Amino acid sequence: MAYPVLYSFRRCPYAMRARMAIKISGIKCELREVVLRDKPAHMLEISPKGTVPVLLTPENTVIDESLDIMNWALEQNDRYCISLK
Ligand SMILES: N[C@@H](CCC(=O)N[C@@H](CS)C(=O)NCC(=O)O)C(=O)O
Repeated sequence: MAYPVLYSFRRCPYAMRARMAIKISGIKCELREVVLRDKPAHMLEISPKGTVPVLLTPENTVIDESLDIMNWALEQNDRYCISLK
């Protein structure tokens, strides 16, 4: 089974909130920690603007805004009823 891939940076607040929403939603995810001064080619290929977080879903959809990643995660499993919408 393919998991979503999250490009992230540990100390980035935007990446933190995306990781928190994914965790709260109970979604298993492949976490790829990024060094901002040496971004992976694949990340830049799917999101040329070059910011983290970037999520690649199993359906090959790219979500590269943290708020959109949070909404995506909570739409799938909002078990604590904390939807942002
Ligand atoms: N609006 C974006 C902002 C993301 C953002 O600015 N992330 C910073 C790290 S905290 C980044 O990736 N900067 C690119 C860089 O430093 O090269 C979001 O909410 O996802």
